[in-house]
Amino acid sequence: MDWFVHLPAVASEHASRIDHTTFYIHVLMLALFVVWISLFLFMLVRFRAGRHPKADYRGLKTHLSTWGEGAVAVAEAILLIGFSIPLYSERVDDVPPAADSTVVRVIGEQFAWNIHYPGPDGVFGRTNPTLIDVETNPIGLDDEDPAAADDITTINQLHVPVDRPVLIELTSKDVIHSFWLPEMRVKQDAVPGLVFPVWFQPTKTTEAMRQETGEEAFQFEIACAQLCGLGHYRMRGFLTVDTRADFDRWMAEQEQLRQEAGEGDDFWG
Ligand SMILES: [Cu+2]
Repeated sequence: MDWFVHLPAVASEHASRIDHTTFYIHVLMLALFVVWISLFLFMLVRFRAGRHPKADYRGLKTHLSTWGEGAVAVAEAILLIGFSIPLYSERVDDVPPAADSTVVRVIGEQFAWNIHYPGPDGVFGRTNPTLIDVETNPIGLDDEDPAAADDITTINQLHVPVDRPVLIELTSKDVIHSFWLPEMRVKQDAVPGLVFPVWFQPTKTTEAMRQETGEEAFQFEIACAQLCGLGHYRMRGFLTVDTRADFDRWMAEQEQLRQEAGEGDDFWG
């Protein structure tokens, strides 16, 4: 299949199934293209005016075209019922339980991805749109809420551990964005006022991809796949898939940074 379709590397569990479906759809489209174009050219020659100066009012007698259309409908039904619907329903209905997943909130804004982790307590602190400050509090986290005390927020930096489901609660602050992780085969619109669950299970760490591709600076990218304004092009984030130990280390570092920043606030307060 690789000779036929050139897609980004595969780094999540369901990615190759999406690719297979894409491949079969293209095979069907290619077959339709070849058959219809051949038929069209055949008709042009076979029923040319030179040979048929008068129209034949009885028309075609065979049922070949009916059978042809039936075959196309059957092929499309197989693609839809056999591949697309099961795959889609798994993505939207079989969302893994939060207890077995890395749960992260992703909030799109013009023009960045805000990432929100619940911290060690596993509970997201309350957020309130009236507390939003573009510089210091882009998601409007309410510091009065005890659950918010250990929350981690980053901009354009999403870290997740490998081989465990990642459950993203996706939303937007302003306009419709689209959260796209090409190597994970994840693409979902982020709509203000609505929270969509998006999930995938990464199978390769960033480090493994670096070794595989030979690119030392390889990064999984987060792109915005919805033209969302003048700065759309710079809505570029990075997904780092770590081993469990590296992920925990990164989380502890973020916790440390947060505490230091908190102490700074006290000094001025
Ligand atoms: Cu966007």
